[in-house]
Amino acid sequence: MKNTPLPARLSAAFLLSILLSAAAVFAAEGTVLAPKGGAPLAADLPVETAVLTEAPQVPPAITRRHAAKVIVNLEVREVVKRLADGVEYTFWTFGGNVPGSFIRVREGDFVEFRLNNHPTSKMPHNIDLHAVTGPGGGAASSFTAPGHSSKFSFTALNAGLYVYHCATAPVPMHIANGMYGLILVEPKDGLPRVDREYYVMQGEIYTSGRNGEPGLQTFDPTKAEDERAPYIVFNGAVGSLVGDKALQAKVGETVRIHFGVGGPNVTSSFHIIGEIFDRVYLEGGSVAQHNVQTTMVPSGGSTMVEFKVDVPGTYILVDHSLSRAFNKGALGMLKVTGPENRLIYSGKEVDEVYLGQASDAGFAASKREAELVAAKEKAIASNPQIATITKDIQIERGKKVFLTSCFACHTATGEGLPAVFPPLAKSDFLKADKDRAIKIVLKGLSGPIIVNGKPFNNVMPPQEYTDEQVADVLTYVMNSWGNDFGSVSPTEVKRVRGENK
Ligand code: HEC
Ligand SMILES: [Cu+2]
Repeated sequence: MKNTPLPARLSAAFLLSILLSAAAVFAAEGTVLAPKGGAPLAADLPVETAVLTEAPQVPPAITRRHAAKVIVNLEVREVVKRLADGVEYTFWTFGGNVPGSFIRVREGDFVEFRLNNHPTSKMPHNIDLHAVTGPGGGAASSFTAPGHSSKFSFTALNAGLYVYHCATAPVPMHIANGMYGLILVEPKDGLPRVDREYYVMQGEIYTSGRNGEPGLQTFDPTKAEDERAPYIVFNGAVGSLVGDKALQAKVGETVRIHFGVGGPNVTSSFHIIGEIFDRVYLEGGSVAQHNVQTTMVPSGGSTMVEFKVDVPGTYILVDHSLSRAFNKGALGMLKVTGPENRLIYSGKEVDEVYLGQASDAGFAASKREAELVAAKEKAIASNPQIATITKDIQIERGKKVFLTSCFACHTATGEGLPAVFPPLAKSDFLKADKDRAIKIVLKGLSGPIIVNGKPFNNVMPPQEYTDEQVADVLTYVMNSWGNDFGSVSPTEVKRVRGENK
């Protein structure tokens, strides 16, 4: 307030005093902390430690019908985990997984929250729980450096299903890296009884590579700003809820799914293919809407859906913005076992074809495909005819690369320019050393050289191409204008690139 003029400061103080007296009235009317006439003091409450669960599991329903002091111990860890087959990502987590551990308390509980940031973390983190009434939802009070632990407390005043997330700058990055989860504040009288409860959260991941690009991916801030996520997934990874990791239920049971969207940016049109939600607690609040097909869940929002499963089969959880489900990963499964009921459903299932890649059949197919590709590669290696075709393809691709840069100096006919740009056509220098040629394209070349008996002393800048493109362009050059110098494979380029790091 240093630079605020005096009248403004006075009025701010005045406002504050009104707020304080309002709080005093509120307290006098009997909040959990009011000493007399209301609920007991926090110090008098029975103490328990919250059971935290990893998605898709949910802690057991709360059976007590009185307030308690609940201790929550949440650990932040930065961990490398699978994002998709062959793709890894450094996730920042609340509890070691994405989404963060599920927290369950009861309306009126006094929650003592401890945030522990593991010593191996590289970043400070904090937590903003939407269930908290108070500035930042706990963010400022919970800012924690690596190897430190913070404590703050709050009373869970409102029942509902709430998102929590990290609120450390840059916030979208912390969330996109996996820092979100759900806290359920059960109403005083509890939620209706169900047979099974599950925990599912949707979030986007902005990888530097395209969807499916293998290896350890890094966060791409530009894609995040533009909201162009290569991955939109349930529970932190493609396929986290399919195959033997699918949710389970038996015919006749009632299922409740606690569904949230961590975002940071993309909302969800949550739908289960083949089911109708009997009840939807819109936006995670206390009013249930009935008979819903698809429910909108905002970023940083939630919903509770309940439904009875009547017939066996595989039900598919999706974001009904379907490219996200079928191309980016927002797809899960609920497998229901039990007797058929032909009256409700005739029983002819077409799931497997409809679901393509992500269904069980699709998974089996991907595996088989990988085997066949490997077998094909082996066959190619030992079949000269196919090897020739492969080389011809490389030459055509390489020509396109050549015409984007090399030709500007070495000319389209490969003759170059006397005393300035050396020839590639019939170049004895090129023919003599394949690894050197690869290195020249990757790293550039300068200083005096002799090509076909003529001296050159100029500079060639490094050429920014992938291993494949370098292999293709050199194969083109080595097989054009009368050259017959063999070919270059991406593996060779990769090796030379590694040797010249
Ligand atoms: C900006 C001009 C320029 C571009 C573009 C360029 N080069 Fe060069 N290149 C040169 C120069 C100049 C030299 C000789 C450098 C020296 O004198 O040390 C050279 C040398 C070479 C050599 C070794 C000498 C020889 O004639 O055998 C090869 C091979 C070669 N370049 C291939 C390529 C390929 C392939 C590309 C495209 C991917 C490419 N260059 C793009 C200018 C260029
Ligand atoms: Cu964080």
